[in-house]
Amino acid sequence: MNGTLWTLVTFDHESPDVHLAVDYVVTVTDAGSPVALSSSTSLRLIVADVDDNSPVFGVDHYEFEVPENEPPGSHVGSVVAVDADDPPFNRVVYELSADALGLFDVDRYSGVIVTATELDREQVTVIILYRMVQKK
Ligand SMILES: [Ca+2]
Ligand SMILES: [Ca+2]
Repeated sequence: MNGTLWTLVTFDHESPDVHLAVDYVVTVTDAGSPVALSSSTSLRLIVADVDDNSPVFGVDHYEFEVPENEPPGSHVGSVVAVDADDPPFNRVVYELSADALGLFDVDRYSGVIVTATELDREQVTVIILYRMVQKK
């Protein structure tokens, strides 16, 4: 007989109710008679994190106003997303959609958006996209 352990519930690493590491005692007893012999050892169970939460922006929609004729590199605004997982699964990078190419740049790590060119009264709608940093 082996001592296989299995879970009886689903653990969520991000739940405040979950203890991420719990120590138990495991006892083994033989079939001795009239006195069974036994020994014990300690067992630590760790609820490991997995990437089960997507990063989310704090708002559904950002809108920034940019004065025309500002030099390239002018500050436009910044976006922020949070991810409930622990590192490295909560690290995010920001990317602008392709239609912002040549008009705006976003700092991949801070979310700060600046102009990439001098704008001339153009009405530009920019959709902010993001993706997770891949763990190496
Ligand atoms: Ca995540
Ligand atoms: Ca997680």
